[in-house]
Amino acid sequence: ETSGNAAEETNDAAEIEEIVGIEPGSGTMNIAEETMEEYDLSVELTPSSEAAMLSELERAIESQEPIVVTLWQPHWSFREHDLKFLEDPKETLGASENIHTMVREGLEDEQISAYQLLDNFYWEIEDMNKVMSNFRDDDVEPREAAAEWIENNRDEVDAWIEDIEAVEDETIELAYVNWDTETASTNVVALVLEELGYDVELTMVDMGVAFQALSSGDVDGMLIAWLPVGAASYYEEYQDEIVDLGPNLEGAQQGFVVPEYMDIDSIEDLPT
Ligand code: PBE
Repeated sequence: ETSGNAAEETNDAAEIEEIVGIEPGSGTMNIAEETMEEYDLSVELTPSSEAAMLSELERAIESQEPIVVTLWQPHWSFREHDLKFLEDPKETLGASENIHTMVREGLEDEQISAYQLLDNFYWEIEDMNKVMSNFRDDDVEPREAAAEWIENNRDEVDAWIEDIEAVEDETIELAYVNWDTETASTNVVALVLEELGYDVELTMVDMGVAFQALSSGDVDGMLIAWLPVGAASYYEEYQDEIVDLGPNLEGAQQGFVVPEYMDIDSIEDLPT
């Protein structure tokens, strides 16, 4: 399409019938549902997956069609496409989010070295982006991308494991969800736990299952909870049965995201 034609002067919001979401039961979908209610939106919230949502986004961008997706930062798609967060004056999707590390009760007493590493693990958005873009752009396995980041950030990793005692014949199980952000952090921590001598099992589950498994002690730790808003419903339900070690990354963000070419700027512009 050439610029300035009639099609571009139409109201994109009127054409929006759905918000393309991700996995049901994710923190993202929970807060998206609350947002639909709070803003009284009359569109559908369509469950999907991170990968399927992103292909719909790409398809819409190719044909310059209106689309609204649930998306978050850090995410490589902001590098590949011109996207904008819709303003969220009610902040139902959260303002600034931190990703918390959580462990099972008893881990500190029973497996102190793993506990200490999980407690020490902290990195920046830039670091997570490096691991994610490595497995996204260069098509390397997440584990390999994590190993490369560790190699390039040896001093930082050494600071996490300084004074932690190595172990033998011990197993640690981490739960994670199949999202690039969590795949990146979980693979980095898994490799460092292996350096400490652990056999590490990574278990990919839905977010609700991860909280449940951690609260019952079936898994030892997880690095997936976005707070204060994203995972709040699960956190409120399970907080008395799990140990929150605080943020491993700060300054993340969730929202309803649209391509820059769309003529809306706020969730309040969506059909009600
Ligand atoms: N996410 C990606 C997850 C965490 C990371 C924002 C989709 C969620 O909280 O649902």
